[in-house]
Amino acid sequence: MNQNLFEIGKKFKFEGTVKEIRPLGEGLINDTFIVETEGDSPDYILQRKNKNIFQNVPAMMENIQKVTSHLKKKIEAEGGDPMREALTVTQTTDGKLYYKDADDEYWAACYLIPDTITYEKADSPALAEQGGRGIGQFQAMLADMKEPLTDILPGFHNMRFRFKQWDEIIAKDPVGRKAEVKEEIEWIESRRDEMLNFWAKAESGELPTRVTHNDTKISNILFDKHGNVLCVIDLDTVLNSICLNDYGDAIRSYTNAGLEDDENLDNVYVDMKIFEAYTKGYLSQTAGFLTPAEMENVAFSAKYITFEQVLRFLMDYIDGDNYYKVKNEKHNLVRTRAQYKLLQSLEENYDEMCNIVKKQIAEFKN
Ligand code: GN1
Ligand code: MG
Repeated sequence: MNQNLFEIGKKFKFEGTVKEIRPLGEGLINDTFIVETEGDSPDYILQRKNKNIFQNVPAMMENIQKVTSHLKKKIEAEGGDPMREALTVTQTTDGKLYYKDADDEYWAACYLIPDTITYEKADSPALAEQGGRGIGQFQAMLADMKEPLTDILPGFHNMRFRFKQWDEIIAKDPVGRKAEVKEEIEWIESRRDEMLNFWAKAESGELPTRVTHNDTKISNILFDKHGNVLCVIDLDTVLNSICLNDYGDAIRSYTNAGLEDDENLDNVYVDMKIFEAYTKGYLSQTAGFLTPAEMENVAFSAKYITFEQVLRFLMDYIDGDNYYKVKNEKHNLVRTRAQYKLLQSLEENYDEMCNIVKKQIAEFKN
């Protein structure tokens, strides 16, 4: 085992004796490891947080602590198991929520909830419905959380901010890739007003600010063996933002019949059965508190977040791949095209999506 990792592991209050620390998963941002201990002692997740993206890790960890404390109180009150149904941050031996190493890298750890299953794809409507319930419940439990969170990712789902970044990078064209992606740039420009108009509803307060997760893909939910949703994980991006984006981002990831970076665009389209199921799960938990303005914009949020993802991947490509981890030179461009195909499919199905949302809101309101 990497001796350095082992030394990092010693800084945390892990129960038992560490047997092995090995890489886990394929996150696009952080480096994640599983910490396996001897015998019956709990295992843990250890992460090196990406400090280029998360420029205030201490505040990020405070946010996570606030959110998980609130969730745990709710879960306990309802007779649930707070160790299984909410994330538990593991502190360092000196009682901190993170460890900063000699290279100024930030590390954080949490308890690994045993006997859970994660999925990379929503391969059945039943699973998608459970995923929707999971994020819906998460938002519902946090709907009365008054304590503000620190905005550790200013402008994260803010289209005005994204276009500001976009305009700067397009003007700079730092690695000379702009000419090659003229058509793709037009995909963004032709939707600028439509997307800014949606964000204007957040700016005016028509769409309220709530506690939101901001990275609601299926792999960020733990399921139990029976396929029921257990716990929402990866809380790095918990923020005060508009809650529809959590729904929209989930639709972007769950309903895609292909991969986020599929090279075969024929694979990529919206699976409307999955759409209907996720929407049902989500609204079953949220229809009780969403405002009329939020309800009206549920379906649009899926287009909004998918558009944002097209923009972010393309912007990173033009910028020379500084944000997302890439497997090769064209990876961000492949992602851009696949996400654009998905956006087109959402646009084609938009009327039907609106009808499904309307129908289900009416059902859950009764
Ligand atoms: C990033 O690291 P990961 O895979 O959980 C990104 C999300 C994107 C996602 C695309 C902080 O999430 O916003 O939607 O990649 N997270 C951040 O797969 O930028
Ligand atoms: Mg994440």
